[in-house]
Amino acid sequence: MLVIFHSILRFSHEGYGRTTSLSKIFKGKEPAPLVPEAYYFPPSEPNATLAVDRRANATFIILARNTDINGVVRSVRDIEDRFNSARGYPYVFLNDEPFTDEFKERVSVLSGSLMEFGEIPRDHWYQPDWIDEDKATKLRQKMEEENIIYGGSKSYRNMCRFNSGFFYKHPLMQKYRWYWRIEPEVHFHCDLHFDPFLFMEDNNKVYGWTITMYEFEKTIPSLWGHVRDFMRMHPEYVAEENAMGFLSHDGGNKYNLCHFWSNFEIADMNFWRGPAYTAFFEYLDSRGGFYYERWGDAPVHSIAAAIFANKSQLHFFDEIGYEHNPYTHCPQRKETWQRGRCSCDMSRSFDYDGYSCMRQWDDFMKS
Ligand SMILES: Nc1nc2c(ncn2[C@@H]2O[C@H](COP(=O)(O)OP(=O)(O)OP(=O)(O)O)[C@@H](O)[C@H]2O)c(=O)[nH]1
Ligand SMILES: *[C@@H]1O[C@H](CO)[C@@H](O)[C@H](O)[C@H]1NC(C)=O
Ligand SMILES: *[C@@H]1O[C@H](CO)[C@@H](O)[C@H](O)[C@H]1NC(C)=O
Ligand SMILES: *[C@@H]1O[C@H](CO)[C@@H](O)[C@H](O)[C@H]1NC(C)=O
Ligand SMILES: [Mg+2]
Repeated sequence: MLVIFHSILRFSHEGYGRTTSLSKIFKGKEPAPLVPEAYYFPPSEPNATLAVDRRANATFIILARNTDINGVVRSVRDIEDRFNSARGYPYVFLNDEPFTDEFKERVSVLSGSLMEFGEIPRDHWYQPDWIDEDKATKLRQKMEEENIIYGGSKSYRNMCRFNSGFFYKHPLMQKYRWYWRIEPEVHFHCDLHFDPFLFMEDNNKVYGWTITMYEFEKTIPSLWGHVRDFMRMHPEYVAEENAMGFLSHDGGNKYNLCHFWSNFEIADMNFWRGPAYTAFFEYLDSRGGFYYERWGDAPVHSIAAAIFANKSQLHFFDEIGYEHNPYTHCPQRKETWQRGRCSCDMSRSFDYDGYSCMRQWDDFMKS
């Protein structure tokens, strides 16, 4: 699987094969800030933790097909063992079809937490009627011929648009503010003895991530132009201390393709539900690029978080060892890795791989 994916990337992204061989040459950077001791549990002394007896208004969210069951079981088992059996956060599972009884039964047995299973409303999932299907078909065929990953897939586009602008509108999600997105077949490599939701809430964070990388330019040829148009139309939404410097090296003229890998996200849904992102998503959606191109939810979320939030509201979680084939983030400090009893190999962390955007992040945060 990894080999196949790696070779798909190799063929679909000319820079990929060339840049990965440059990995490890950027060692020795200052590691990112850690979550303060006060958020760890159990407390090292009475009242030492801010997390005891407090829970955030938060849920896990897992979008999956019935056929993803085995991967979903593995992901839930991992997060329960490494974090949630001690915290008890609920889960919301969403699907564009009804979940089978077998799916629900096999998942429910894994945790004592509340688990809810929802179906996605049709108009949150399928291609809208105003998309010109003949044009979309031709463009999909063209992307497929160019070997662009998922370039020919309609369902992948539904998924990207849903994750961009709809998951936080689902009725089962309304009662929550914070979410942690989990995909089938991911791995959590370290014990997490702190509560990332409470840390984010107390510190005014909006978006938490573990891996950042370049997007395939051919999936988003017109996206940046629309982002710039939107910013010109709505300067009132652009945060004063935004992170444009992470997305662009020339003040916003050209997009450097850096984005957060959104298969992992811990974020504040009130940010997506707010006026800036609502207007932004509606504007982008009206341009048709989720279907005529193949815009991913990763660049859409990342660009929005970097523009409409202040840079201090974006948080890199070095402590969270995380793997989604073919990449892994492993904590970069020995003490963190030992404390988390991590099962990942520190020397294989993606952070300073040539295809990673961590260097841009470090440089930007230092500036
Ligand atoms: N219900 C449903 N879920 C989907 C569909 N397509 C993708 N998903 C889910 O959407 C998420 C992202 O899809 P993936 O196929 O993992 O896409 P990806 O992470 O870009 O690519 P991979 O490298 O193949 O993992 C996963 O949680 C999938 O289970 C679909 O058609 N229906
Ligand atoms: C811990 O904090 C609570 C609430 O502030 C207080 O009532 C209690 O006495 C404290 N316990 C200790 C051991 O300091
Ligand atoms: C949790 O957050 C949602 C969305 O902001 C809100 O509607 C709900 O009332 C909150 N619940 C609690 C218990 O604070
Ligand atoms: C960003 O920071 C500025 C001041 O530093 C503040 O006025 C503004 O409200 C912040 N924006 C957001 C989105 O929190
Ligand atoms: Mg995936």
